[in-house]
Amino acid sequence: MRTQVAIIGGGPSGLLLGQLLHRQGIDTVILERKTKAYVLSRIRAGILEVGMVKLMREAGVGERMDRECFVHDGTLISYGDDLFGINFKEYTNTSVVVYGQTEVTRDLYAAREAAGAPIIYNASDVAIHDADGQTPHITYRVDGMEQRLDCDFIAGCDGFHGISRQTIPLSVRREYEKVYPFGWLGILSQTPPVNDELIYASSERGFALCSMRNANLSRYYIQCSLSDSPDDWSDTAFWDELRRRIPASQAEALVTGPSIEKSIAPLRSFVTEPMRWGRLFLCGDAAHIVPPTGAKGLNTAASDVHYLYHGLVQHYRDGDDEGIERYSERALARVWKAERFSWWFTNLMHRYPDQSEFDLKMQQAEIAFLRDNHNAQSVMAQNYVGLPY
Ligand code: RFL
Ligand code: PHB
Repeated sequence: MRTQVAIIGGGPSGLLLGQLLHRQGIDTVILERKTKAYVLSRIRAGILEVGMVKLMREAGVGERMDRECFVHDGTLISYGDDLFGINFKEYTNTSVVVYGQTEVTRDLYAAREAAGAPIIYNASDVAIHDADGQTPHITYRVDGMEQRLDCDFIAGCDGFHGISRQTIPLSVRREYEKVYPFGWLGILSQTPPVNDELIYASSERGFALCSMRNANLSRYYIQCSLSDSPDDWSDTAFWDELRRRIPASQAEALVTGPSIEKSIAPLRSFVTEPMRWGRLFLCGDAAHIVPPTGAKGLNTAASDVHYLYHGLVQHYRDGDDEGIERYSERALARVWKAERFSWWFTNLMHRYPDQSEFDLKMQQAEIAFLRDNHNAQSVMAQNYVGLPY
């Protein structure tokens, strides 16, 4: 089999890139290790920046999102019982939207299927060959049979645990990493959200986040120990702990119910450089990870897709390689800023096991500064809604 752009990974990065290229008449084949049902069962991102929203529309998959999403003009932040808002609209004249990654992925699968563009599920042993030469190809297995896919370019959209990044030789690849000493325990419940806006809550007992998917579907997280397992946390224990970490006014309003999903995510900051090796381009979580505080993961994947999409269109339409030559440099410039924001917001809001009294005072002073200072709020708002690309 032959295609123009082989895409490894059928998560949001791979699907979005595939759909954008398809609309420009560029052929793609997506190789996905799992099944569609598996990919759709992962509960992940909830907040989309305006750049991602625009890309969804450009990919022709914005209709349901525009109809069903919830526009958020700001967010709430709390420290103990002290609750204050940051108004994105006031500082940036723009907003973010609540529309779950599951829905994004569902819409992208539907569009790909409607277009009849190929996606190969259960592709195992995917291996990249000759990415640094003129004629790259990929080998993989389906139902035990080895297959070969020849292509012009390879987009490595296979997430943090994929093989694309590992294909870049260690002599070329440099990785930067910070692992945080805690995780997030998240639950999904069919209950109305405690507040119309998200609440990022810092407290003596650790961080908590009140988020949502729709008017009757809430997503809550609490900072937990890395040694915890979801089974250690009954629903009652989770709700009790959440109530203790959010302002009393919110705890009183909290509606609880049975969890329909419960999982723990470790927190990590990670960047690999460069994001291009010959004809292989890394996109999204394959190249970088952020801690979820600030909702930058999927949104940073989207800016990579934007740069790669434009680079590939420039190549095929204009015969100009400037966009693909500069892909890594352009993508990384924005990636590092998203990394900085996520790292800053994580440090500001969480309790660290080895935190001194002094460190705690610094956090308190910085949260108070954010509460009281318009310039600090403006900086936060600009980063939260997403830096331009
Ligand atoms: P994905 O979603 O991991 O998809 C990669 C796909 O590649 C497949 N794959 C392979 N396929 C073929 N061969 C191989 N060898 C393969 N290895 C892997 C996998 O099966 C998978 O289908 O990466 P992608 O597409 O780059 O998308 C990235 C996002 O999923 C991620 O950044 C976000 O979910 C992060 N994130 C959030 N991002 C936001 O922008 N806003 C949020 O509100 C937000 N909340 C979150 C999050 C991530 C979380 N967790 C669990 C890490 C909340 C949480 C709790
Ligand atoms: C979510 O709704 O899953 C979510 C929202 C905001 C974040 C992280 C996760 O910062």
